[in-house]
Amino acid sequence: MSEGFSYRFTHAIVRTPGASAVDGLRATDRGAIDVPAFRREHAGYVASLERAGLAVTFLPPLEAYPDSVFVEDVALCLPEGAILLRPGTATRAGEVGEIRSALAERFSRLAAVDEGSVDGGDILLTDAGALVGLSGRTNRTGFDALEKLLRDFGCQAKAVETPDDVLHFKTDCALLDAETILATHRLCDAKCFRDFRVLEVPQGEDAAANAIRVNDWVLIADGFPRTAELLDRSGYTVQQVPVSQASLLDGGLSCMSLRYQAIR
Ligand code: CIR
Repeated sequence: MSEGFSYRFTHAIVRTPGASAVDGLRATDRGAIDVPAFRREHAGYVASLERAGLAVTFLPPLEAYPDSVFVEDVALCLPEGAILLRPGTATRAGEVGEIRSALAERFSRLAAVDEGSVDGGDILLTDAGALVGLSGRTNRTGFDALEKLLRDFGCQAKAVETPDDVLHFKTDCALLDAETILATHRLCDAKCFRDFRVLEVPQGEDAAANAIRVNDWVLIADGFPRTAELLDRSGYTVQQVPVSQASLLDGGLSCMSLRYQAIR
């Protein structure tokens, strides 16, 4: 894998939120989804990706799948190819077939996890390999299947633990560069980060951990001024992006796009 492949991208795929997003999964009901507001925020999110240099493809809304805006959970894109995943919740399983053709058009190698379950939200890609959080959505069988596929792509995978009450591993952490991870307090002592420098999200701003590094920018959810300041002080260029509606559905910045480097 080339240096920086885990945070240097040329393209992204997103899916516009459908009206059925009001029925999306959520651990706690913190209010109804406002679909027009979700679409506005989604457009703002795409503008931030474009500002970071990405060419963005929109897939149409899928009303049969209320959570399908969270495209990250159904596939993993690497420079050499893509891997279709197996979401760990029944209502999302059909989303995989809906993204297959978009990936087949863009990647000459397409593989698929065919056992167990793996959500993309549990996969933290770094230049040194993939850290895969075992969680309520990603199990050991799914990890083993993914690990074999990743090995064929020249990428090592390591299974790590996701804290019990956390949906996905990346709900609580993000890659900032080849050597640095942003993580919540509950995750920042995790042994899996031993080879990284870890920046801890300031107390009370845990939701800011679901950030994304995209080329020269770090995108974080808006409303987390101390995290923005920490990143700024640490030398990163920050864009703050409103994601109030996605967060009502336990989603954030990483989940709403598949980012990749096109090599053909
Ligand atoms: C779900 O529960 O699957 C969605 N409501 C949220 C998925 C968020 N995805 C992510 O963190 N990668």
